[in-house]
Amino acid sequence: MVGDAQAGVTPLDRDVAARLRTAGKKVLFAANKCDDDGVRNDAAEFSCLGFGNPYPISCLHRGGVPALLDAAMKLLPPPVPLELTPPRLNLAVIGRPNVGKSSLVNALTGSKRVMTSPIAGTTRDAVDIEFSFQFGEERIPAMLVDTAGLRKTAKVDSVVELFSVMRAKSAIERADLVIFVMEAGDAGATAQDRKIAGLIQKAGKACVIAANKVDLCSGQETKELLNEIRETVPGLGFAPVALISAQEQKGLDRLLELVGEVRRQSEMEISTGLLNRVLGDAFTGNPPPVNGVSPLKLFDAVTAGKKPHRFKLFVNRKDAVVPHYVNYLKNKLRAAFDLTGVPIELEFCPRPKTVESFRRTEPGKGAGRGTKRRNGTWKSKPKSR
Ligand SMILES: Nc1nc2c(ncn2[C@@H]2O[C@H](COP(=O)(O)OP(=O)(O)OP(=O)(O)O)[C@@H](O)[C@H]2O)c(=O)[nH]1
Ligand SMILES: [Mg+2]
Repeated sequence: MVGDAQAGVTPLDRDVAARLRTAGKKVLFAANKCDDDGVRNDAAEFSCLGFGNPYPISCLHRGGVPALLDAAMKLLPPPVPLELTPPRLNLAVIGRPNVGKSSLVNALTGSKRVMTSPIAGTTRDAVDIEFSFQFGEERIPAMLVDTAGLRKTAKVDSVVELFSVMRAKSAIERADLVIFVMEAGDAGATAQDRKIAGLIQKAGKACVIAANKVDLCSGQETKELLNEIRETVPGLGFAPVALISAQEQKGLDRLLELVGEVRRQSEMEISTGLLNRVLGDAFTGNPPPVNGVSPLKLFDAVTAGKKPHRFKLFVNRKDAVVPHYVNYLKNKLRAAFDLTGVPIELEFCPRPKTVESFRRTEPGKGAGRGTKRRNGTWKSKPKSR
């Protein structure tokens, strides 16, 4: 609990203290604004609140904070060894106001942890809620982050809302996977939905779309609804869609199944050998368009990171790469490695000049494969007798 040492004990301090005393928590009292010795001595009067001697601090001058932190650390339970803590899946629930994000969080956690209402703008801050779900044999620990609805920036009319928007955007950045909540309906995505989809895509996040309120779409074919969403959300064509009703608790198992599946895909290891085979087949099956004097040639490809999956392609001419061919390659990789729900990034690099420089670029990759010929193909090592 923090008090103002310059103001002394106020009736409101006594109210707060009374609540804390019945909360069953350990409490330390920090008397702030102890900028000089005089105030520091007066701070002792806060001991009447029942939390022992107050810790005099001055946030302005950064005084007394280490002693307060030391005392707080002593009250904390011993840290759990890191290896025993399974990595938690960070799930951000994002969408425009009133689509049912908080209702979904409550439905998934089986609680009424967050407030829901028909009034748009009910959630004002990002709220983290721990939960876990079953995926096959595995129990996946996760953190659900309910966020404030994202309105058009032009309509953001208060500092509080501006802050909410910033917190929701940072929730996307921190997320391992975004659950993008939309309203299912024959209108498909709204302009604001498309904007939010753009944010998720730009952040390079894995995504599952939850099309909520299907209970209101009576009589409409599931297939039609799915198509409507598919066609009206650009850039997230890779994200699987679950039709749900948070209110009636429908489709939630399917949603979690998709989340588990996309998580598996985003953590999948892709072997360099297989990657080169798939890309090689893609180049042979549909040669790149000739853009300029010579066609695009692929010499080698390596994996360059996960979340999102990034691949480095060594080519003869970066300027010969055209967007529709990049999309074609992405689709081939997506199909070959079953990568739905996760974004893919391709980086085209000029071919390293020598085998040594290639090895320097990707330590451990390419070694032991023999010598690279001038045309970029590999000459295998002579077999030892
Ligand atoms: N019919 C129907 N209504 C729903 C469903 N899910 C949520 N709602 C209603 O939609 C309204 C908004 O729900 P919230 O969960 O507060 O929506 P939100 O996206 O968190 O809204 P903000 O926090 O304001 O951004 C409430 O009146 C809910 O009862 C659903 O599956 N079907
Ligand atoms: Mg909400």
